[in-house]
Parts: sequence; C-alpha cells; structure tokens
Amino acid sequence: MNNHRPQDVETLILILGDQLTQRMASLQRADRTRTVVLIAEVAAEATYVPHHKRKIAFLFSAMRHFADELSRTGWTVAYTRLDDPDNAGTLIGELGRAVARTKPARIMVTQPGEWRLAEDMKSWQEKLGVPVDILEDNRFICSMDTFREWANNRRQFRMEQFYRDMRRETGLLMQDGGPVGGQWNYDHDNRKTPPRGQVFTDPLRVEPDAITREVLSLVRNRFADHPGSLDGFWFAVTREDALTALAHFIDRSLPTFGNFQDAMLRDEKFLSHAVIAQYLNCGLLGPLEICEAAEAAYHAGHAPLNAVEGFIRQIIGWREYVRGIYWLNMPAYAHSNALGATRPLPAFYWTGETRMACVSAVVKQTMAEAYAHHIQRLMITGNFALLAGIAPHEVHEWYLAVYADAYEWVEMPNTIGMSQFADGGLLASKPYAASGNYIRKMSDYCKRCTYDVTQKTGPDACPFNYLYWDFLARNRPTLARNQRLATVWATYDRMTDDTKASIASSAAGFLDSLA
Ligand code: FAD
Ligand code: DLZ
Ligand code: SF4
Repeated sequence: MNNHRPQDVETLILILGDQLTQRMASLQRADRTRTVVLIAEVAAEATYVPHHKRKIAFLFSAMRHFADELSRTGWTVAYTRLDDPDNAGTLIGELGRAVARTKPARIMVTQPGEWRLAEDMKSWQEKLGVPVDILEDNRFICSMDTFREWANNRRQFRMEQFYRDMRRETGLLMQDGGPVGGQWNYDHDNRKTPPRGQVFTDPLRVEPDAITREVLSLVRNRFADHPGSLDGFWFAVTREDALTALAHFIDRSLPTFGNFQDAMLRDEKFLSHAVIAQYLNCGLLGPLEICEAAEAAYHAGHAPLNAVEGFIRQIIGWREYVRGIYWLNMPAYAHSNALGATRPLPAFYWTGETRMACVSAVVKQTMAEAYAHHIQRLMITGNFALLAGIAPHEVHEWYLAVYADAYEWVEMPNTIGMSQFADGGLLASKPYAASGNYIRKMSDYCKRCTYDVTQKTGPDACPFNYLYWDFLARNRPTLARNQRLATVWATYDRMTDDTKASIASSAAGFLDSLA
C-alpha cells in the first residue's frame, strides 16, 4: 500500500467499509496528487452489533484489496489495520490521527448507510477542527430529494408505484413508453415448486488469496466470540471477482430466477438467487450495471422476461424503495413496535438448536454462510419472530449482525417494516404471517421435522400452526380494520370455542418454553 504523504495535502477522504468503489463522489471530485484516502479497520464498527465473522472477514479483505487498487491507480492511501498497535478503535479516532499526520485543509466523507454514524459525523468538524464536507451517496438511482418528493405527493407508499417510476426513469425493460411485454410485474409466474431433478448452480466461489487468508486468521483470533463460521470462505473480495460472480449468475441462474424465487430446499441454499447483495451493498458492484447485464440477457434471448423483470424489480424497486423509507423515517423507525411485541429473541437464533426443522435449517445455513435468501429470511426466521411476538428491535439487531449484506438502511425496513409489521403497515399492506401449510408448500423442510405439519394443536403439532392463529387473535385489536385480513378473521370466527381454547393453550405452552 502506498502510505507516503503527498506534499501539501489539500483533502483527506474517509472511505467506509461499504463505500469500496472509485465511483464515490468524493474520489471523483478530489485531485489525487493532493489527497490522502483513509480506510480504517476499527473495533467500534466491527462490534456495535456482533457481526458474523464472515461479514467482518469479507469487508476487511475487500477494504484491503480496494486500498491496493487505489494505490495502483495513483492515490495515496493511509490504511489502518485492526491489529495496528496505535489503532484508535473508532472512525473519528482514526481521522484524528490522520489529520495530525497530514494536516489537510478539509475532510471529505460520504453520507453513511446508518443513521447512528450519520449523526456522529455531524460533530466531526467541531471535534477535529477541520472543515468536513459530507457528500450525498451517489451510488443510488433515486436521490433522497427525489424520494422525498415522491413520498410527499402520496398518502400511501406502495413499492409498485415507485418501481414503475423507476422503470420510466432508468428506461430498463421499457418500450414505446410502456413496459416490455405489456405488463409491469410478472410476480404471479414466480411461485413454482422446483421439479424433482431440477439442477441449480451455486454462486461463484473464489479461493482466498494471501490477503484474505491473513484477514481470516485475524478475524478468527480477534472475533472468536462473534457468531458464525469462517470455514470454506468463498466470497469475492475485489470488483473484478464480483463482476465475474455477476456474470456467473446471469449465465447460469438468472434464467430460472423467477420461477423458483420463493422456493426453499434444505440441500440447496442458493437455488437461483444471485447472492450478490454483499457485493452491491459495499460498492464492489453498482445497481445499474447489474440491471443492465440482466436486461441484456433478456434481449439476447438467454433469460425469460418473468425472471429478468423479477430480478430488476428487486434492485431498482425494493432496494431503492427501502432506502427511501429508512431515511424518511429515522430515527423513530428503529423503535417502532406497532404490535407491542416484547419477548426476548430465543437462543436458537444463534445456534439453530430447535426441533423446528425449518428454523434450524435457516439458522444453521445463516451461521455457515452469512447468507439466506429472501423467503428464508421473511417466511421462516422473520415469520417465526412475528408469530412469537419477539421484540422487533432484537430481531433487527439479529438480522443486522448475521448477514454479509446487512447495513441498517436496507436491513431495518425489511425487518421492522416488511417482516415484523412493527411500523404498523407503512411498508407492507398486511403482516407476512403464515402457518405451517405455507412452509410445507414452499419447502421440503417439513418432511424431516419431528413436528407434524398437519396437526393444528397439541405437543406434536407444528408450532407455526397454532402460533399463527394465536398471533392473529392476540393482535386483533390492532389488525381488525385491515381489509386484507377479512377472510382470515371470518375463518377464525367460524372456529369452535374448544378449538380456540386449544390454540391458545398450545401457543402459551410453546411460548413459555422459549424462555
Ligand atoms: P436475490 O434474491 O438474487 O435478489 C437480487 C438483489 O435484489 C439482491 O442482491 C438485493 O440487492 C435486491 N433485493 C432483493 N430483495 C430486496 C429487498 N427486499 N430489499 C432490498 N433489496 C432487495 N437485503 C440486503 O441487501 N441487506 C439486508 O440486510 C437485508 N435484510 C433483510 C432482512 C429481512 C428480514 C428480509 C425479509 C429481507 C432482507 N433483505 C436484505 C432483502 C433480501 O432478503 C436480500 O437482499 C437478498 O436475500 C440477498 O440475496 P441475493 O443477492 O441472492 O438476492
Ligand atoms: C460493517 C463494518 C465493519 C464490520 N467494519 C468496518 C470498519 O472497520 N471500518 C469501516 O469503515 N467500516 C466498517 N463497516 C461498515 C460500516 O459499519 C458502515 O460503513 C456503516 O455501518 C454505515 O453503513
Ligand atoms: Fe417448520 Fe412446522 Fe414444517 Fe416443522 S412442521 S419444518 S416446524 S413448518
């Protein structure tokens, strides 16, 4: 790494662990002959939640590789390793040390992805005694000003409307001012069960190089008490390898992405998912280049429209939308708890040691890979927490810690809003609550479970079955007016008093056993 100091440092740029691209506005604006770029591994960022070991190793290795890339392209980089004896342990501490060394005229940072750090940054100018410019993060398609304007004109926020505007804005899958194929959304084609013998290709695996091996050993020693495993680490840690991983997905899995998007199989952790959010969210890939690659595969006849539309919707629709929701509603959003859920997070979220085969499989996969796909996150671990009434903030901290792609701006609305309905329906029009029957239909977990998915109550019944009805009954005062639940209440009201009592006692017994 090029650690020498240019003469007369004009600008000190801080690049965060999830800002690893030369396309950052700060880097594009600065004169590289008069700039020092600071990248710092600090304990504070690695421990504010107990991040999965794999997530820390991934980011530290990607940070070290990015620092090398910057040096190779003529930047002067000041890189602090976690094991540097003088490491101050915090970002501001590291900035302070760099200011003392380089005496810059100003500091440039980019708006971070988490509110806590954005708030902290506001005090840096005063604390450091150097002007601090905080630039907008230019990696998103929709700026926050545009999102605010979009939201201000609406009484209700729904992703679908926002997504259509983003299609118009980007021109992706558009023809003559309308959507290619005549429909905006092909979601109804995306709920298929994989036929027996369906072959899936795993994401690209990259062999750890010397830098990654050194980081793996550092993380193994320094973060031994953090959750998760480092065994068989395979993430890409450079832009070049992340681009190869994207091409690998487009080539092999995109054609079946749509069809099996909602399926869950015990022995297929990735199915046709891209497994690229960790690269996208830390800057190794950009949202538009990903969507353009998918669109090109459609035009080349390599992938069908339902797959490509579904994939692009996740990125220019959901991803941009949840970011807007986060910044629009913080800081209150973090403590939303519309359903008043207070139960502590059960220990099996860290170990997978539970008789529920579905929860066990998803947690064990999460601990092994720092990855689970959307439906596993939403309909297994998320659904269970919702039905069991786990405190949403605890659920949020778990998701933020255990996934390699997790930063608050994207994780929190998905957890607090979509999954836990704790924002009272700002993001989702009804709670994503489901009984065992949904899990039986969409997965193969129930086949090996010691609970019986066909039994509704009693010691051997699938807990999702009675917890589902108990959740609805418990939250009826809050959810009663939700029109989308009308048929569900009608079904509940037709149940006999004995059945209702049996649901309540099975649920109470199970929930007590969680403590
Ligand atoms: P694919 O299924 O292949 O989708 C392609 C891309 O679309 C993803 O890489 C991602 O960038 C984007 N995307 C898909 N769904 C969403 C969504 N709902 N919100 C935002 N972007 C989306 N995603 C994160 O990136 N970080 C998180 O911390 C995160 N936390 C989540 C927590 C919960 C409770 C839930 C239900 C979902 C969460 N998601 C999060 C969304 C989604 O689960 C992941 O983006 C996805 O599983 C990543 O895997 P993939 O790259 O294989 O995605
Ligand atoms: C997640 C993370 C971790 C584990 N470590 C660092 C770090 O040592 N240095 C750093 O600059 N960033 C790290 N990050 C990412 C930050 O936590 C992230 O930039 C903020 O949460 C804002 O999104
Ligand atoms: Fe999960 Fe219930 Fe199926 Fe067991 S029976 S795997 S607990 S849904």
